[in-house]
Amino acid sequence: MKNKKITIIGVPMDLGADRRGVDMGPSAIRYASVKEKLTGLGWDVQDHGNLMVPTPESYDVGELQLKYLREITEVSKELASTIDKVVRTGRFPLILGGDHSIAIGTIAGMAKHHKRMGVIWFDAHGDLNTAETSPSGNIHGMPLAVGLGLGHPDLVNIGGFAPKIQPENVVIIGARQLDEGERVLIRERGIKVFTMHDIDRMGMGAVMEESLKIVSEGTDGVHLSLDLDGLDPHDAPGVGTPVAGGITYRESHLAMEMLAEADLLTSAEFVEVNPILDHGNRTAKAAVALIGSVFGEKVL
Ligand code: EXY
Ligand code: MN
Ligand code: MN
Ligand code: MN
Repeated sequence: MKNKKITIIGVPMDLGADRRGVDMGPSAIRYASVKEKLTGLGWDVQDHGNLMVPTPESYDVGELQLKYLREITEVSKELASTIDKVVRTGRFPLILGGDHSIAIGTIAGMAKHHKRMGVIWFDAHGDLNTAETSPSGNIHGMPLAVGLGLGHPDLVNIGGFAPKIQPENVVIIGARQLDEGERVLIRERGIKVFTMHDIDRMGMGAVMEESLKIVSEGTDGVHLSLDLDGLDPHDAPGVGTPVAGGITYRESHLAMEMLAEADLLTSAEFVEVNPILDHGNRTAKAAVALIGSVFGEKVL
């Protein structure tokens, strides 16, 4: 991150999840002073504003195993091309969600610029479902699979090429709720997953050291996809699919600080903040604090 120029892109997407409210995530994170935080750290910050996202009530849900497929495909294409333009101007894209389905567009946009992109997927979930394995039909449970080239062709082929990423360059951190189909995929493709069990045993420091190796070896860029539900619900209550026993506030900061020290990131997204379910904007504030750490904030 040499030139210290960031463009914020808001994606008020909630078509990928069952609960409303996550569309207000970008506003909540802005309200928690994300721009001021980054400016204070010496970054030149441009806010692109929000992409247009259809309102679920005015559209038909479509196929129940791929809810709002058509609308999510359109927004993903728009996000991919917006990111492409941002990267061309030499700026670092910081994407604010919205539900995690937005990662489909983010990865598509970034993969145009990075042939071998590492991905850090910070999440309680694997987001590795397809229509065949999904228990819900919600596309926010599918974006990592889509990046790997698995899923509906309309999603997989956004940008005209697939797959966007390779399993050996991906690491999932914080997993504690996986569906059976996701477990099979993880084994078959050899995806590295640091579950909460691993974090408890190894400590976050060692987990990050290994993770940084995995995403940096042989890659030409690294994307951070941070789902706030990776954190423990005590620290991030405002998420649609909370799972008990998550990453602590302090552990998550250590992870971000180690990412900042490694200076590898080429894009980042913070997703699943749901202000309706939050307490005093705590989750958006946690997101901004983590953004501070990953963009270089230090105590001393
Ligand atoms: N695995 C479940 C599903 O596919 O429906 C839950 C997915 C939640 C996805 C979230 C936000 O990371
Ligand atoms: Mn919804
Ligand atoms: Mn997720
Ligand atoms: Mn999640």
